[in-house]
Amino acid sequence: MLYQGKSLSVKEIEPGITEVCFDQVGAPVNTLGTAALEELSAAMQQLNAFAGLKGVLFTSAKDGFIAGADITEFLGLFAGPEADLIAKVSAAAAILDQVADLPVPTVAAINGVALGGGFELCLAVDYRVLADDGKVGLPEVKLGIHPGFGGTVRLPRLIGCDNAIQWIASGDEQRAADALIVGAVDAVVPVAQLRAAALTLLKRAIAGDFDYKQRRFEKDQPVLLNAIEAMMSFTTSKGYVAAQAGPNMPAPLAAVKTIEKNASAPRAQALAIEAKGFAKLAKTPQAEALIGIFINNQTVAKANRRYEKNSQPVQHAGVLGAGIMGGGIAYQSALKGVPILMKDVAEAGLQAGIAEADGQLVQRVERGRMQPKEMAQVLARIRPTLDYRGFDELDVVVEAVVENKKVKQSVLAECEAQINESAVLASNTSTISITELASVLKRPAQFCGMHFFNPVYRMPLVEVIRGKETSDATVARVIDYAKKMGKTPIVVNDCPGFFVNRVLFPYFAGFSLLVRDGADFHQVDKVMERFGWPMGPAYLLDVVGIDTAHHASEVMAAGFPDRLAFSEKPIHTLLYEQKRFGQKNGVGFYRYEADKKGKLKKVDDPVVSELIGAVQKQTREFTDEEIIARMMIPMCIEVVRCLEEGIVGSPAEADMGLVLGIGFPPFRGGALRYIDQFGIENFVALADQYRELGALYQPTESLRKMAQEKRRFYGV
Ligand code: 3H9
Repeated sequence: MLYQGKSLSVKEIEPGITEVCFDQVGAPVNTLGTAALEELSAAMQQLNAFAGLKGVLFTSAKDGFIAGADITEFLGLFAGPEADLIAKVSAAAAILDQVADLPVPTVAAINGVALGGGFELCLAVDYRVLADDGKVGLPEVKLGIHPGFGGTVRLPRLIGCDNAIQWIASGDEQRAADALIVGAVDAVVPVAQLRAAALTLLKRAIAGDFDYKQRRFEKDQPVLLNAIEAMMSFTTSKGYVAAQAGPNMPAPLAAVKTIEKNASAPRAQALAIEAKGFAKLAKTPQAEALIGIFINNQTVAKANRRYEKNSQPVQHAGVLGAGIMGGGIAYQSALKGVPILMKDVAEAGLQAGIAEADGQLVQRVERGRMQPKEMAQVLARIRPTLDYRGFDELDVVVEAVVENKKVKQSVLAECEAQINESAVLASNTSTISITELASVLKRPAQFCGMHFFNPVYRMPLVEVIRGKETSDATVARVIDYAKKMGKTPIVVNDCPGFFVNRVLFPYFAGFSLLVRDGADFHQVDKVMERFGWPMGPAYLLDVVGIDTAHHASEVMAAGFPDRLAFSEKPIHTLLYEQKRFGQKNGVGFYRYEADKKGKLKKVDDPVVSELIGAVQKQTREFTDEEIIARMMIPMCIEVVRCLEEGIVGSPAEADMGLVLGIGFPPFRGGALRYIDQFGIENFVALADQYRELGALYQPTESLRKMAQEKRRFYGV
C-alpha cells in the first residue's frame, strides 16, 4: 500500500501501475470534502515520488464513483469573506491540477454516478471509461453555484462550448450513451467489465497507442473558437439560458458568462476566473437557500429514520374511495410496486379510478418511459373491489372518501372491523382532526393521517399526522409506505389543517384582505409568480378547487377564530356562492378553456372583476413590495406558530413541507429561511406596519424575542 487514508487508498496493482481507490469510511457515498482533498493531495505527492510509476487508475469501491464536493461543508465554508473563499476554492482546484499533471497516463473507471467535483476529478484525468448504467454531470447550478474544481474550464475544452453550456447551465445528469456521443467519456462498457476495460485502456496509453500528452495540451489551451463562432455561441446561449432560468436564479447565466470569459484564457488564468465566479455565486441568498434545502432534506431523512426500528414493512395496501385522491394513491402505489386493493361503493367510481391510472400509464408508454408489458404489470397490481374481501391481509389501508367528518368516521369504523388486528388505518384528510376521527375507532393507536397532495403522482410530500393516541409503530409503517411510494414523508402533530393547510390558509386570508382593500387579483397573481410561486393565489385557489377551499377555510376559521374568522366573506366564498368552483367546472377566478392539445388554459373573465368590485370599498394601487408583505407575513407567522407549538418538529421539516407540499420557491428555501434572510428584526418591524389588519399579522412573542436577541432559525 502506497497510501491509506480515510477517503482513499493508493496501491500498486501491477508493476508501475497504481490504483487510487475512493472508499470513504462510514459514508454512504464518496465526496470530495476538505479532508478527502487533503488526502488526494498527499496521495498525488506519493505518486510523484514513486520512481517506477507508469500509469494511474482511479476507481471507487462504492456503488457510485464520487458525488461531488461535500455539500454539508458549504454553508460554513461560504460564510466568510469572498476573497477567502476564492483562495480556498483555488487551493482545492490546484489539487485537481496535481491529478491532471501526473507524469504518467491516467484513466478513471466511473461506476454509478460521478457528479460535480466527482466528475471534475474525472475531467482532470486523461481518459474516462463509464459503466453503461452510470451517469455523469455538473449539477452545481441546482445548488445556486457553478462548478469550482475546473468544470467550466475542462468540459468546454473536451466537448465544445455549446455542449458544455448545455450540461452546466441545465445541471442535468447525463446518461452514459449521451456522454459518449459528445466525447465526455472515451468508452462505455457493462459495469462488470469496467475495471478490466479501464485497465486495458491505461496499458495501451502506457504503451504509446494513445497520445495522452496531446490530450493534455488541448485541455490546457484556450478553446479553439473564432470571434464569430464565439459570439454566436455565447450570445445565443446567454439569452436562452437567462430565459429558462428566470430572474430569480442567477447561477445558470453566471456559469455561461464564466465559460465565455475563461474560453480564451490558458488554464491557470481560466481557473482563476472560475474561482471568482464561483465565490460570487456562493455568497448569493439563492445559493444559501438551495444548499439549505439539500441539508434540510438530510434532516428530514434522519428524522424519519428515528422511526425505522419500529418499522414493519408494507407489502399489501388498500385504499377506500376511488375518486381523484383514492385513484391517485392506487396508481402511485401500484407504479412503485406495492399491490393495492381499491374499494369504492359504486362500480362507476371504480371504473373512473382505473381509467385515471390507465391514462397516466398510457402517457408513460407514449413518452417511452415504460414498456407496454410493464404497464400491464402495474395495472394488475390494482385490484378494484366493491366489498372488503381480501382486506384482512393488508398491512395498511388509506381512507380517501369525501372530506366530511361523519362520513369518514363511519367508513373508518366499518373498515376497522374488516382488517386484521395488526393492520394500520390512515386517513387522507386535508383538514379534519385525526384525534376526532379516531374517537370512533377501537384501535386508535393504529390510526393516523396520511395527507397526500393533488395530483398524487406529481406532488412529492406526504404529511403523516399523529393523533393523540397514534403509536410510533403506526407512524413508522406509514412512513415506510410513503417512502415506498417514492414520496417524502414529514411527521406532524394534529391540529386544524395540520401543518401545510394550516399555514396555507392564512396566506389565502392575506389574499382575501388584500383584494377586499382594493387590490386587483390579476396583479397579485403576477407579483407572487414573479416572487417565485408556481402560481399566484387566485390561480392556486382555482386549482385547489374553490369549493374545497371554502369548506377548508370554514374548518380553519373555527379552529383559529382570532385570526381566520372574519366578519366579511372571504373573496373565494363569493365565487363559491356563484358555483364557480375553479378548474374543476371551468370557472373560478379565471375561465378555463382547453387548447388544441386538450390542456386547460386560463383566460380572464370580466364577470369576476364585477363580482369582486361589488364588495371592494375602493380600488387602489399596491406596490409589489406591499403585495408580497401582505401575502407572505401571515403564512410566515403561522409557520413560526406551528414550530413553537410542536406541530412540526424542526425548521428543516417546516421548510421542506412548504417546498415539497405547496411549491414554496426553492431558491427562497422555505418560510423560516425567508424570515432569516429578511432578518427577523426587519420581519417583525414590517409585520408591525400592518398591525391594523389584525392577529394574522401579529408576530409571536418568541419571534419578537428572537429579533431582540438577533437569533436565527438556522445556525449559520
Ligand atoms: C460540487 O461538487 C461543487 C464543486 O464543483 C466545487 C466546490 C468548491 N455531499 O441521495 P442519497 C448524502 S457541488 C454531502 O440517499 P442515492 C445524501 O445527502 C456537489 N452529502 O443516495 C445522503 O445523506 P443521508 C454536486 C451527500 O443513491 C447520502 O449521501 N453534487 C452528497 O439515492 C446518500 O445519498 C451533487 O449535487 C454530497 N455531495 O443518490 C450531488 N451527495 O444518508 C448530490 C450525497 O444523511 N447528491 N450525499 O440522507 C445526489 O444527487 C445523490 O445523493 C446521489 C446518490 C445521486 C449522489
